[in-house]
Amino acid sequence: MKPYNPHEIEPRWQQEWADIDLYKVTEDASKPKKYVLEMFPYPSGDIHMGHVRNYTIGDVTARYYKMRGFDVLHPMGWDAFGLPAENAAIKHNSHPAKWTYANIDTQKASFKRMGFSYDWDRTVVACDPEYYRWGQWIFLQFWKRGLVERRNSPVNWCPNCQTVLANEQVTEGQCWRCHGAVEKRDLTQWYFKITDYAQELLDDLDQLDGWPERVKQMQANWIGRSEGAEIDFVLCGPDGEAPAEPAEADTITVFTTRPDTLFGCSFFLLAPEYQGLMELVEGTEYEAGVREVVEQAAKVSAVERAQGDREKHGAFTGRYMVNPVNGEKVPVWVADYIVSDYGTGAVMAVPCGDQRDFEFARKYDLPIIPIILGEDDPLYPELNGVQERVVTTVDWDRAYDAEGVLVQSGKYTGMTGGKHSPAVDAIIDDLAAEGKGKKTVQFRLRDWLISRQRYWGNPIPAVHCPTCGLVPVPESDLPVRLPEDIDLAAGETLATHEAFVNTTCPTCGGPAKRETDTMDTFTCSSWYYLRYTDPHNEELPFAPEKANRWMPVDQYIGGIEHAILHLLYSRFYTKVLRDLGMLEFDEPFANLLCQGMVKDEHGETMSKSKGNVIAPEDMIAEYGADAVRAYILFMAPPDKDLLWDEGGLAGIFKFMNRAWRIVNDLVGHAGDESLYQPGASEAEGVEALQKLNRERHRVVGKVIDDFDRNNFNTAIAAVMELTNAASDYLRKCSPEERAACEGSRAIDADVAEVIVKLMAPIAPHWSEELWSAVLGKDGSVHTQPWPTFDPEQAKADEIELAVQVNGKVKAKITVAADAPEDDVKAAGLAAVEAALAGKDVKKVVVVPGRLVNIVAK
Ligand code: ANZ
Ligand code: ZN
Repeated sequence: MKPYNPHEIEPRWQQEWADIDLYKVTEDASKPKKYVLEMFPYPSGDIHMGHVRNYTIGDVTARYYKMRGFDVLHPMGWDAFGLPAENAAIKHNSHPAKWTYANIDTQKASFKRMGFSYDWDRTVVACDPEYYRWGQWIFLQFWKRGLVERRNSPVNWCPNCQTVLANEQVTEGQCWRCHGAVEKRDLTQWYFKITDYAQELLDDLDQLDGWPERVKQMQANWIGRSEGAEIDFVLCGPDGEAPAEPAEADTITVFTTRPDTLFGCSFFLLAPEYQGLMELVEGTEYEAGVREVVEQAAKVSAVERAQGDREKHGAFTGRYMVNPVNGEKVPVWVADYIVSDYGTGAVMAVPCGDQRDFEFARKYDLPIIPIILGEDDPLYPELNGVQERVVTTVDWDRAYDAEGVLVQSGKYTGMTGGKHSPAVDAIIDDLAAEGKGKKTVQFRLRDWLISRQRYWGNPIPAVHCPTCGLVPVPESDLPVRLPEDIDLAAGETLATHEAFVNTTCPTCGGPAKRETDTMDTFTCSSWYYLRYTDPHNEELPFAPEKANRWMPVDQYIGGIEHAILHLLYSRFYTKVLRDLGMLEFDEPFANLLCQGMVKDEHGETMSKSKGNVIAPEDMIAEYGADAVRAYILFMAPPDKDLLWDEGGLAGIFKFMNRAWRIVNDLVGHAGDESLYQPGASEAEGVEALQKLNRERHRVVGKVIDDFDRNNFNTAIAAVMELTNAASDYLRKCSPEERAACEGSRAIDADVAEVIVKLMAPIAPHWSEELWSAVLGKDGSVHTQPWPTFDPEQAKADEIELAVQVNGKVKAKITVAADAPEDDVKAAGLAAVEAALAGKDVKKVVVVPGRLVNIVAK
């Protein structure tokens, strides 16, 4: 027998597969399709174990579907624009393209070394003009549809990365890439109006049955739909008097989810950035205090300011607003926990019902009027049914934000209040009838800020003309190419690159300047999965019929860190391209698998700084790629964290050697290494053969079931069970006996083939070598049909049951699988006769397939 040597067979088969173009996508419309996609990597160096896990899961899935008879699309590419390339270029005084393409070569070699089944002819590299050209083209279509806007507004600026960031890229006030503190700056920037799709992005989450619940929840929270009302308050003059005939300029509108609490409004709040705030206090004794709050707030990100547990800061403006339900005048304050880009930036403060307002009222000694109570509140007996205000303060330690009964609330007293309560509707209806308010819906989702002030990105195709203004670059002039001659280390940027900046206006032909912002790299990853369906198209980003055939992606695999940004943006692109008539579906990814992390044996994330990184190439050098693949799949369900344990890898390697020997032995190639041990009776041999046949059918069914649910670990465990049955049989039946018996010969060959095929997606080189060299078959195992099974033959004739007396196992019995319950009880009782001596049997319970439980006293 030729021993298993991954180091010899793996490179050999990789070469052979490349030579015969085994993984070329066939585009065979007679077959049903499967599109298997892993999130494309950022080429930041060689691949790590996280990549290996991600791409192994995808590869097994793609190979499995191919053998199941599907036409499979399984492509790979690189998300190649972005800051690290630029930073590396500055550091090493080189060019981002050089660094990027060198890393791509390294990663590609590693992917090949893992035996991944990509059609390399479909590679998409985001920094390749052939690709980014179409990103620019899509940008122009968005622009034509009114989905692109240039606006001046306070934006997130990362001083470290020297660029603006989208809201999605700031977490707790920190930059998603460098984790440095993010500042607010007023800048003119480019936006995609993703908010136009907010409702649909939320609604269509319901279509995504194949997505993890938690990812859908994260998206829903990010979109953040709130139902509520806009209510108009009237501003009193500097003298504190309400205007007799309020003009529109005297109105300030608030957004509230709790109109039912209007009678509890005891002050009014404006965001520090509220337009017109400073005019209110100019030249008054309140100006300095308000300015102080405004200036301090500017130093903290909005996200941080909105955090509930942060200490609140504010100042009185000296002005008052009129509450539309009762005509009461309430003081206007500026408060730093009010943010300018949500609702209207103005809030009716209700400290009895809102915890943040409650804390603010406590700090600045403002009234807390109880207008909503639980029935167990000590104030309830006194205030229940009371319409007028009699109590203006409470000694609560926090706001009451649950459902409750309205008190001191005029005609609404006695109604049930709370979010979505009847009182909310009643008050909004009345205000609407008087023209003082209306129902509205608010989304937390903001428009997507896509411009970046960096070189290594996709240039925004626009020209600034002194005569014509902002002009889109004509489609025929695309791509706007990034200039290659740039000296980043010397501080050169696109904006200082004269040859790039100076151009002529596409409309009037006069001298004009190019836009020098580039697009957020997330624009590249928002549609790459569409380009894979038609990667060489020179007329369009993709032909609609190609995308419509392959899409949606049937199985998408990637990290949970992309649960919001990338997936939301991709969903948005898909919907816009659908509305442009290019796609016929609503959602890009039908099934999503977020793989768990690979951690070290102590459960720590692997990182260079901790020095606990396990390099894939070291493991491949030791055990071969197939063992690494099988190990990664076997050690944990794909969505759970995997704690690296080299002992486990060695164990899998041993299993593969054992299975190698078993396959050889089944087809008579084991020679001296045959597992046969003389001594078993003929009956034992027959029994082992029957069991092997049963296992063969059961395991094929089980593996199909497991693969269909991404349970690769249990699939491998099932194959191990089959090899156990095979080795038991090989031990008991001699090669001569098996060769002489026709039934044996058929089962031997069949089981050998089944083991090789079931392992083919997992250990592709191991299987290919056994298929061709040991089983002597033609063609590649990877183009063979998946084994079928007969559920009848999978059924066990007999089953083993444990017999318990008072909860303790006392015996085991073997009964026919379909034995009637009474027979099973009788057999169980007979088996433990001795243990029952002198006792009274009270109860006998049969748990089918598991045990007989006897209660006796
Ligand atoms: C009065 C009120 C009473 C409120 C009450 C809540 C409870 P969600 O659910 O997240 O949409 N709010 C409105 N605009 C704001 C802004 N720009 N900055 C900070 N807070 C703002 O939150 C809606 C509630 O958040 C609104 O309803 C408003 O406070 C506050 F018992 O109005 B509420
Ligand atoms: Zn012009």
